[in-house]
Amino acid sequence: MSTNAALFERAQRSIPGGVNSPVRAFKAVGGTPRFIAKAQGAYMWDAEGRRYIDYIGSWGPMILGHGHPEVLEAVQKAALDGFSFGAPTEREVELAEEILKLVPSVEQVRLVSSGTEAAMSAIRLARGFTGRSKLIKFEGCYHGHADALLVKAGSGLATFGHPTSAGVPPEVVQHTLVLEYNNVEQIEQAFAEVGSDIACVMIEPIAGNMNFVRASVPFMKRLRELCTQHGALLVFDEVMSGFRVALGGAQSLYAEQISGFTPDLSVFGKVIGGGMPLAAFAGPAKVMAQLAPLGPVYQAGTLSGNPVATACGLATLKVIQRPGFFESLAQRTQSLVQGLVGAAQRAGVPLVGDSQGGMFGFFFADALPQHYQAVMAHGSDKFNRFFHAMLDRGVYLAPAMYEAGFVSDAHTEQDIADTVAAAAQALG
Ligand code: KE4
Repeated sequence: MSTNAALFERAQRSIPGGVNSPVRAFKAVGGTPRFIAKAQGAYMWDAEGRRYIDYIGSWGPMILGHGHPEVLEAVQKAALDGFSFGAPTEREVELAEEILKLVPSVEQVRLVSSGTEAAMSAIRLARGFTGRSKLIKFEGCYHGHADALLVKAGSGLATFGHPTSAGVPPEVVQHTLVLEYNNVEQIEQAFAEVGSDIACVMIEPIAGNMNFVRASVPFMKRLRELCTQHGALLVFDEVMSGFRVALGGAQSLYAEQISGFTPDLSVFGKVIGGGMPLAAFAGPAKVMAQLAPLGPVYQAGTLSGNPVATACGLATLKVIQRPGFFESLAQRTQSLVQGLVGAAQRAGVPLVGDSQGGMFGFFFADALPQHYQAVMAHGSDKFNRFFHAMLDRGVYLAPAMYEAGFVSDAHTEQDIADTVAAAAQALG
């Protein structure tokens, strides 16, 4: 039986860094990544046969837990009918109709294969629809790795961004403005200065890429007003929060608190594919009509709307609509966070946490951070030690302090209790 270390050593000989997505390499937390052999329900087993309670869930998709029987059956059945046709299928229409039903702001949906592809295409669509080039994003939010989004804040507020990755020419990010999350003054100033040139503002409404930070209601209300006033599209990146924090995504929560609130475009992924490659961007018909083959904004994909992936996503979306699904998931997620906070208090360690639906985060801090700089101010040493102490006790948290965590419907109260007990030992 190969050990994780042996597999990691071997993997690095044929795959850059031994992984197909950087965060999996454990660089942020140190140590040897676990090579997963199989997963079932709330658990994963690594190559050495060790079991972990899984709080990553493939970074969001596995809201039902691994290997849900109804999803598995739907995938097996679809596979027997064919993997991919490069032609339209009824199931893509069923999935699109399901998304329309669950998300009132959406009238048309385009399916793609990854969140990156969906976010990238949504930006091109917003630029095509408005005829403008500028884009605003927020520090700490991640929308996939399209060039225009690999950017950090410029020196001055209204100076446009600088690339955060090699291989991205400065001119590609010159139209991208990076502002501080939850900072009303900055969006006021940005719109005052370049409002008529802004095609869209892209935001994670509940940010899961700087652990777990909510956009405040006043901030979101003002952002919506400014976008409307200046004719910029408000794009909700709900790749992580969609169908995860609530059945209608984060936008349904803001609509409860801000009358008439709706984003202009939405980006989905993760849960809608149920663990298979599937994402989407969506919005009003008048905007989506700009897309090829109807309109001048080109976008395409060989595996878009893949018949096996849509079967997986559709089966997943059916189950999460069952009465009480989100109430029960939210309750278990809350009891996890409360358990961690309680264990930390008893150990005399400052720890705060928050959750919404099946998504959670926690910080070794005294107060919940409201933006990226505050999240990073506490350094990662405590988190990294906690991460390994929990991993050694069979609890698999996200291997980076800036990532959110996820509870699935398969996590039982006992799993939560076992996790809190492990945390009490680790924090002690
Ligand atoms: P993908 O291209 O990885 O499917 O989606 C990009 C993306 C877009 N928008 C949001 C809000 C996201 O969280 C993501 C991807 N999330 C990361 C986790 N932080 C995926 C994990 C990884 O990069 O391996």
